[in-house]
Amino acid sequence: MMRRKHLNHSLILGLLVACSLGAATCTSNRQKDTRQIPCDSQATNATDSLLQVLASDCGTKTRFGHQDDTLYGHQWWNQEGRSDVLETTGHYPAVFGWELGGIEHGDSCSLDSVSFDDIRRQIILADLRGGINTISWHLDNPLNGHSSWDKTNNTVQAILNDSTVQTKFRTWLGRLATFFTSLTRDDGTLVPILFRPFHEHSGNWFWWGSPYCTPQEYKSLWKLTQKILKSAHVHNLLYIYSPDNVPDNKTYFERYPGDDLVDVLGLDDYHRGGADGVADYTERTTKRLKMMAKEAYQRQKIYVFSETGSESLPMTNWYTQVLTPILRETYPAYVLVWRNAYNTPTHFFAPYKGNASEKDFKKFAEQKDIIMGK
Ligand code: BMA
Repeated sequence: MMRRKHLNHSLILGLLVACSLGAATCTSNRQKDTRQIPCDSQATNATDSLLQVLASDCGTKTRFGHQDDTLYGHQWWNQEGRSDVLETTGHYPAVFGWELGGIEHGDSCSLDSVSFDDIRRQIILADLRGGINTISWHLDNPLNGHSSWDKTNNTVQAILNDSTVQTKFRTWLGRLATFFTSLTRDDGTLVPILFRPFHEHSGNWFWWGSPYCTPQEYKSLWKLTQKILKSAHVHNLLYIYSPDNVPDNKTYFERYPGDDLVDVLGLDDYHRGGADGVADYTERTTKRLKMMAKEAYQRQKIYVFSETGSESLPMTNWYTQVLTPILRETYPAYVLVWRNAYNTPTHFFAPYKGNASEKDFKKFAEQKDIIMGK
């Protein structure tokens, strides 16, 4: 059941206005106070349970997540049990993000040089500890084999209409499906995954970005992807729709594939510009998250802050003074900050042992409304 003890004033006002429009609206709002239903009607029990767990805290508390947390960190690589978040707060994150770019080729290592066997092992370990796993996929451009960041026009159209390109895309999805169905728990069931395909599509940096395909093509790509994964017996996924920063709510939903194809409303949006950028970042993310909270409630979905952070943390109190107030306005089910690269000292988003933000981060993690892992 989705509880919302901390609904902010404008949200409450919005709901009151909606109710005052007629009894039917109120009735349907009451009916929404029930179980969340995964968009995959064959979703496994564990996948369904994960959705209920997230829904139970969405709106009242936020889980903290970190990308690639146990695989490597700031100036370390592949050391069993290590985690920059654990070493600074005493807790693992509650949510673990992983990246599968490269799996489409049957490669043994990802685009970030991490072995897929290690990623699988860390996903299963995180799950065993009670953690939640989410996956992004910076897949290459199937039209020409270049990277995700290749902006060749019409790749999406080619996937949809050119049989050679579609065949290749299907083969790539087959490899992705094999990975998803290899995430086995000791009892033989599969680890549930929050999958975030074709993310940040409102931007112009990936081949699936908004300048390179029409809204209809993007929706068809999403639909085709889900159909292929389902026909490959992948039923351990919750699907996250995650645009980047958008100017308005209409643009947020411009490429939304539909309530029957999405489980979670997401938002990717980073803080840039240090102290000078705080007002802008706070204003736009708060506004968007409030809209997502309202829409999620009406659509019986949940919402998350799927990617954010302030690279290199130029403000040493960023976690308690910038991120916390934003989260407290809406309490997305989780917030995920991006990776601490092992080989690029400035590419980090969570503090590490000895970093100037360490103390502030520990304080952040001790707050009662922030859920950390074990
Ligand atoms: C980006 C950067 C890249 C990385 C990619 C996929 O945001 O962190 O260095 O390769 O994500 O993880």
